Amino acid sequence: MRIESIELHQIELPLAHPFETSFAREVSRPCILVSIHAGGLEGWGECTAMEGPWFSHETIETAWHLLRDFLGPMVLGSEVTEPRDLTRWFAPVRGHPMAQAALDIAVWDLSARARGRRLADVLHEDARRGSTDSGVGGFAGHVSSRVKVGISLGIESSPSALMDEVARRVAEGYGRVKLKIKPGWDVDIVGAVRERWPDLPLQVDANAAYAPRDAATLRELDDFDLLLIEQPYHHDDIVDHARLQANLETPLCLDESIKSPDHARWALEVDACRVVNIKVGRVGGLSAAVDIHNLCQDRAVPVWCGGMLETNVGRAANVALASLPNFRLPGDISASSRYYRRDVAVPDFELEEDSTVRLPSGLGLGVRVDRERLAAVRLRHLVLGPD
Ligand code: OSB
Ligand code: MG
Repeated sequence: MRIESIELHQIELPLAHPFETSFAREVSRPCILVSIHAGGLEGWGECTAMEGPWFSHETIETAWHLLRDFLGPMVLGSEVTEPRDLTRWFAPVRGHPMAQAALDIAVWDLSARARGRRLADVLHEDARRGSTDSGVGGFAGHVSSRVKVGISLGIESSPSALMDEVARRVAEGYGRVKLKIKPGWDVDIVGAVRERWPDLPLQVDANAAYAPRDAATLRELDDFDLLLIEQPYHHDDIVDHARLQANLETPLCLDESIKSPDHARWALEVDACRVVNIKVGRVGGLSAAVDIHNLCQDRAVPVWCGGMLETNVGRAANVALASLPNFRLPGDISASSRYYRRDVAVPDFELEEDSTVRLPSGLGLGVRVDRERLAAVRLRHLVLGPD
């Protein structure tokens, strides 16, 4: 497949419900979508960089710059044999994983479509090829048609507003809830939620809002039977997390700190976490995400799929990835309507009764960008083509 042209689309969608973390409050989601064209086929990818450098160093503007001036030109006009070619071409690029991931996802989508396959099926094939586990560990069977999901709930204006939000989402059918925490919004609210929902699978995410001096507070969370505590310390740290894990019963899970398959290996080697959150954007694409999945599977460490308030394009990539066998905990992959009243791609993902979402049946990502909707929400558009 020779990549004949690449389009960058910057869009902005209003969020159905404001989302507040320890680092920012979002009321709308600006995002970059990428489409690539080859032989009459189209592939789509999503860049999860946010407006400001609060989750990671990347921003919409840095990602646009990388895509336009470096990554796009490396792919444009090139012959792609398989999606992993991009990993080799991008190897000299230091950082900017979310910009890289947008093109990586688009190439995976395009190559699955060209082969008449669903993305989930080609990811399984790729994962099985890279795995040392030849059977019983999970690759023996067929690709399951649903993935387990939960919901990530932001910080609210008051504890009672949060309790109402948990009640509403549990009633909608979410079987696992993640609460965002920060100093001052932690032990009391987690305790209150646990008291009212004694059996609810519950986990928390600090987005790096704590430091080792707060270890005693974090240890208090051991009382609430949490599935995991996500990224309490510094966004680049592994060592302090390892020290904390040694004195904590609840499994730690790293998000921000795991920037590549090497970071996952480093973290596991020192027992800095016992669960890994895999985000396609944060690790630079689906190829790296599959590699982390396999590394963790080989070491019997469960993984789950994180989210970044994606549109249906990024959500479709997450759903396909989360169908791999070592995604043993529910993902932050809620129904489309939880994020946006009207997405740019169809069909929407719906929550099923058993707190799952279905893998779409269409080829590639299995979603189609609605060109009319895209034009209506697009703020910037650039075509990289043959000069
Ligand atoms: O840390 O998991 C996170 C959203 C934006 C940035 C970081 C995070 C999140 C979420 C939302 O928790 C997950 C979702 O997309 O539902
Ligand atoms: Mg997180």
